[in-house]
Amino acid sequence: MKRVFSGVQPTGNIHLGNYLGALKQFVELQEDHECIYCIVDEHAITVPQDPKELRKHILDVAALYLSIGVDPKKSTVFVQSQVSGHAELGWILCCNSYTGELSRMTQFKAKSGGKESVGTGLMTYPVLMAADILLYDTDVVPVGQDQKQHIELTRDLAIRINNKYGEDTFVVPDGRFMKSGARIMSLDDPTSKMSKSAENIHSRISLLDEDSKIKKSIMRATTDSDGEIRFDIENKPGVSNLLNIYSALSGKTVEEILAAQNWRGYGDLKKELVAVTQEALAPIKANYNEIRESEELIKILNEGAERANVIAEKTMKRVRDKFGLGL
Ligand code: ATP
Ligand code: LTN
Repeated sequence: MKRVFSGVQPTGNIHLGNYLGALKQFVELQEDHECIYCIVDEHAITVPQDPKELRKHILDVAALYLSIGVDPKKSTVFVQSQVSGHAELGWILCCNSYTGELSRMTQFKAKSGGKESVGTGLMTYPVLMAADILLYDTDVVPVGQDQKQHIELTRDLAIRINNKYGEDTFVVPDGRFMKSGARIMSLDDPTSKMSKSAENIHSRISLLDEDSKIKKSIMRATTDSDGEIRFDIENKPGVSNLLNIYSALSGKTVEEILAAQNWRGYGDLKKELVAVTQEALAPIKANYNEIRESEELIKILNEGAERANVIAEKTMKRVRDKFGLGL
């Protein structure tokens, strides 16, 4: 069975973009893959975090994983910092990466641009992500489009090290991207991606948003002034984003949606999308509180970490041997 690994940062506000780009795949894949899903808390500290909030957000994301349908009986769910191999392999990979390739990463440039001092972790973060993936001999990595470059780096590092230390050092993984959910854009600015950190709360729909907030955010989403409903990302990014979200949530293609509609304007499209979104998020919200408050949650994470650690240690032993580390 092929092995799957992915992670989400515990930084709050898990939104429709995270869900449609990555999390939805987590549930699909667990039926016929060996899946390992991580809450990547060591990634979160690349920018300052309040320790109390971080702990809370770790459990929030874990509860969300389970609420959307990740089944701990089928998949391993755990917290990154509970398996020390991530940091250890991260260091080994750092020593095999170049500052040039890391400083060219789009996300690094976006997050560091215009700043006087930039944390080193922000630059080395894709290497830690590569370590997360390679530590588990991963075949498939379900992620959103924004992570494509980081997957490429992971492959480059694996191939580079395999060439030097032997083909059996690392498994070279592939990214997996959704057709319609891989890049969900902000509702208020459809030229930038929906993001956790944007100031305007109406730029995103968080998975636990109330129905009234869902309605407000969608109804005020930026469109355009020509009034024509068609899919054209270049010229009509706002309307295309709404159609894309509709498609990803309903499982219908944009063509099917457009063929079946009798909307008189953007207002009708938005109203229908409000209903589709509310319906899709209702079961997630219904499960969430009970899971978040249950004692079972910590138990699941501890057991997950134990299972993950067995795989990680096996890889680390092999890698230490290849590099001549230790005795
Ligand atoms: P932010 O939304 O602040 O940019 P992030 O992408 O840095 O968050 P994560 O929450 O760890 O951090 O991302 C989890 C997953 O969600 C990743 O696979 C990422 O590619 C995906 N993702 C994030 N934003 C979007 C989006 N707008 N559309 C599709 N997928 C997304
Ligand atoms: N870098 C990703 C989160 C992440 C990840 C991973 C995803 C960290 N490690 C390993 C897949 C596999 C992000 O910020 N979205």
